[in-house]
Amino acid sequence: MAASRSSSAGQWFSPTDPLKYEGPKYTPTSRKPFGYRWYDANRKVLGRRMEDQLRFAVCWWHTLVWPGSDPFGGETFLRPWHAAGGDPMQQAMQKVDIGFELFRLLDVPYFTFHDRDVAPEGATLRESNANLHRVGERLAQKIEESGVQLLWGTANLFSNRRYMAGAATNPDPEIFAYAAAQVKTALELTHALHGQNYVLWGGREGYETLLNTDLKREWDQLGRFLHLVVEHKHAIGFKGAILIEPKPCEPTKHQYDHDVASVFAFLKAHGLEREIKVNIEQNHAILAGHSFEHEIALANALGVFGSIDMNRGDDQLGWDTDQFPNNLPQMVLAFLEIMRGGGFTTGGVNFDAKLRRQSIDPDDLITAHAGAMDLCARALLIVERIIDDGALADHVEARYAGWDSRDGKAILKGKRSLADLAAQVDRKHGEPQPVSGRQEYLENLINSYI
Ligand SMILES: [Mn+2]
Repeated sequence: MAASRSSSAGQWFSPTDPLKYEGPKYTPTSRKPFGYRWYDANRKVLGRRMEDQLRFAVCWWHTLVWPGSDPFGGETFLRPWHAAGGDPMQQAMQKVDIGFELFRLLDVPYFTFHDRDVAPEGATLRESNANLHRVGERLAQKIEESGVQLLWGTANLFSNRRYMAGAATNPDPEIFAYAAAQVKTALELTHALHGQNYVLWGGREGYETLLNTDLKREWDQLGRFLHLVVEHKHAIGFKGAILIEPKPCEPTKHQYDHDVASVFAFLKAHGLEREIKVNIEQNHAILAGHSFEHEIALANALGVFGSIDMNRGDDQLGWDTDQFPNNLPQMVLAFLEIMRGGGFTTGGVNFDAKLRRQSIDPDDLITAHAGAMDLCARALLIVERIIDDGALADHVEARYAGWDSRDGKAILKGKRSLADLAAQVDRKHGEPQPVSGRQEYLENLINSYI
């Protein structure tokens, strides 16, 4: 993919050449500290090159913006572009150089950003837009030089104080207008940079208490906002997908985009189910009380699957830890559902994941992303074996075979009334015979591929 080029980022990371596929004997303790054991970009898996199946993206915010802070302490990473008293625009340009150097070293095909990650907010919206356009020009140049592309762009409608009571769902229409203006610019920049999707994460689109909230008004405001975004997308000729990222809680107690099912109900209620799809995050799925694979399977079933944010939560913690993915059996089940649905079209695997705050070395960014990419590749190869072998699919098909019979089809086509079915049971006189679901056998079967 990316044409190799010299970097203006200097020698901030220790590797100088892009990581390569090193083969099945590779381990991180071997003489080369960085490489891929499973990720082989050009290898064909289930009909496409691995790079084209996985469509990996590095996210700007956790990778280049987050300084390692938590609610109990500040910055731990001490990145040079965070130096106090520095010129924010110069620091933004430095992030572009370091970001694209990381993409080159990882040999990753895509990245993702929020407007306020890439360029500093100014004193007015006009000033913020000017900043964003200046950095946008630099991004365009880097995209052109490197071949790395934009998977999706988005607008940060949650950090600034003005959005404390929501953006589209704010009680003040002037804030709705401000958010609309911000999305207009971010969508247009995404289009100009040939982004494949535009994501809306409703950071503060929710409420803390119904005592001060008119839920029906807020729900309708959000529907209107999404229509405006879709209308503008068509007006400017943006061909990418518009995606909503479900999340059940955090930052607000109740988010309107709780999970795939509630997002779909929302889209359907506002006539948007053919215009907007979902970007599903592992950690958000878990917080909503679902498995990641459930959310993917449901989105596929409803025709709204778009993209994924690949990360993981912590089994003992009930909040959004955004760790790099590291649980192979869970990843296999997620990729199985993605591939059962036919794989990605405009979407991809975005690592919405951050280092732990003690991982302060620049090279930790390479280690974390490379390990995650490698494990996704390993999961994809396992899924290829599950699909090619066919035993799992055969089992499920056999389980539902009755629905392919004449009687089964007639029920689904609406050709049987309740009375018909009662008469049918009467006629047959027998008790239907329950059949084992064989869950343990199927779990053993999946483990035999891993
Ligand atoms: Mn998250």
